[in-house]
Amino acid sequence: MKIFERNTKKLSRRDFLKTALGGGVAITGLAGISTNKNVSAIPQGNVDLSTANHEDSHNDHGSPGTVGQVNHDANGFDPPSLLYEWDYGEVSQLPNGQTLREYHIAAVDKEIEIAPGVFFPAWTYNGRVPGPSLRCVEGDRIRIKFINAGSHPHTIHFHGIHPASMDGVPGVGAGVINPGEETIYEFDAFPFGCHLYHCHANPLKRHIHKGLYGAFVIDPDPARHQGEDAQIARQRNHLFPEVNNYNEMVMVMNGFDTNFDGDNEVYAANTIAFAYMKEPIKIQRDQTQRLYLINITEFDPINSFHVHANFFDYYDHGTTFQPTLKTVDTIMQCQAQRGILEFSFKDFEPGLYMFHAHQSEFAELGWMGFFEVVE
Ligand SMILES: [Cu+2]
Repeated sequence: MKIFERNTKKLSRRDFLKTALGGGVAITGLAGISTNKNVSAIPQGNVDLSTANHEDSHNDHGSPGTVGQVNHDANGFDPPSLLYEWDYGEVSQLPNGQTLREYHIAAVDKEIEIAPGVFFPAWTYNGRVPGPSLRCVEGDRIRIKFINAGSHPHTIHFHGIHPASMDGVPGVGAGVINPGEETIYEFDAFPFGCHLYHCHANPLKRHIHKGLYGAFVIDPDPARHQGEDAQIARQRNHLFPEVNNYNEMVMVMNGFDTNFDGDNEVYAANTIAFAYMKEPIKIQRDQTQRLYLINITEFDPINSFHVHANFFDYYDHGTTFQPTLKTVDTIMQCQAQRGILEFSFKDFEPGLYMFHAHQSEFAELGWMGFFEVVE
């Protein structure tokens, strides 16, 4: 990687972004956020973070974030698309009336820019990290045509219920899919919830952290549930109008070991460090928010999500209709743990509300953003 051709001494991960970006771009630390003149008034109004960063780029106690722009066009994906885009598959009906959803996923090697000027030689599903957010309905037949167009053997292992032969692990069923080969994973989608998929080739930690993972959401089918549960199922199911009362987002918490020392140097929700700080996520004050949150961070035992000035209900794994945690502002997830967060800023003052990992170091290294609440 170009950065480390210049820097032969071992960098601590705390130094990484600053040192690596010391040329044309710069990053400032988080240390002074509570006293920084530009961001101390965050809840009361809009802050131009790019301006704040430029003014403070000489100052180690300035506002968090990166200076410069990631080339989202070159990446082929941008922070809003990662947040809002779903892949529902090609939909048809089987003779027995069951809905069939066919998805096409190719593993592709691709260098991606994860912070301004910081490039990572990723292994991707469909050129994105995270891969496409697959969505279906409980009981649908799922058929995933997987082509390995990458340079290493890969698989797709889905979290969910399926036959052993469809598990996407080495030595079982199709096993590892070598470069140039393809296979089909097929199963019925159960249980409803917020799940994920990832490569399960060995060494597992390397295959996962290189970028081979994505969201897999199974909506509950109201016809399979009774009473109040059926009503809630309609609010979660993308085929019913009730879901439009919610602003649905996907965040995959991830990290990147850019110098291959077994530690992450960059953290994010959806890959791009500080992406939602540079471009806060605009949300309507009166609309309920639903966040599908997944942790796939490698090398660190847990990650977390914390929102400022508000609380949320949490559905661990998304497999229940009633919250498994009520009125919390922080949750932690081990790797592959995931869940659904629901919250609202109704009657709140419009403005910027921060969210971030409450492992402060992760936040400093990119896993931090803003909701911009608008009327
Ligand atoms: Cu792999």
